[in-house]
Amino acid sequence: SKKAFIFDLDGVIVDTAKYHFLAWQKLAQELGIEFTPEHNEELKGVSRVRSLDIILALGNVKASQEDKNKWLIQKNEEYLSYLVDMDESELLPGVINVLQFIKEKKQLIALGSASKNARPILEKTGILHFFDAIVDGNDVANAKPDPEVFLRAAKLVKANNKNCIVFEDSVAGIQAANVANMISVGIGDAEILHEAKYNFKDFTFMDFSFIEALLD
Ligand code: G16
Ligand code: MG
Repeated sequence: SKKAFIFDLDGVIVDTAKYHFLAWQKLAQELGIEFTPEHNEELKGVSRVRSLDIILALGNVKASQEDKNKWLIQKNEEYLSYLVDMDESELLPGVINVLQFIKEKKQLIALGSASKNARPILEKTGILHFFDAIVDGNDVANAKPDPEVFLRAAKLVKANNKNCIVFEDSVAGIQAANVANMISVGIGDAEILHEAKYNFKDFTFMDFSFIEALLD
């Protein structure tokens, strides 16, 4: 039977983490909260709402729901301003080759992202056509490490969980894949992502024989 390859978006397909950081930092600055690149690591794979809570906690800031909603919109508008000029040059190394190889092998490709901005990013980078299913932050109630996002993706492409391979750059995402009984593949630092079944620094380190070996 076919395998389903489920890709996380930010940090796996495209390096939008730097734009999330800049947008959060701008807001943090306005609120008088110190927010460093190290703090930003905690926001990887985490929803927008939860990210704001983490930042407010850093500065011991208590806020009304009204203020929080205003800041969430402000952050997203700032983030979107970085995406205006986005094109295929922002794809991470090796991504296109992997997507093409999986397609040639007639296997399934899905997106499993926490982001509510996933679709326009796939469009702007010219890779939307590769995806048989897209599940993003607009579709799920429970954020990673809850497996909901990956379970939905598997369901949409009609694949058994054990036939799914998840590419993830966040600890929460690897945990979500493992809970779902899927094959977890860390993309990034092997020490940070030590719970992953396999790990590659980036896709250029992943030989196609690795994918071939997963097929039957
Ligand atoms: C991405 C990022 C997170 C971001 C989240 C929500 O998740 O890793 O830092 O907070 O999406 O993004 P948005 O504000 O665009 O809805 P993923 O799962 O693609 O890595
Ligand atoms: Mg990610």
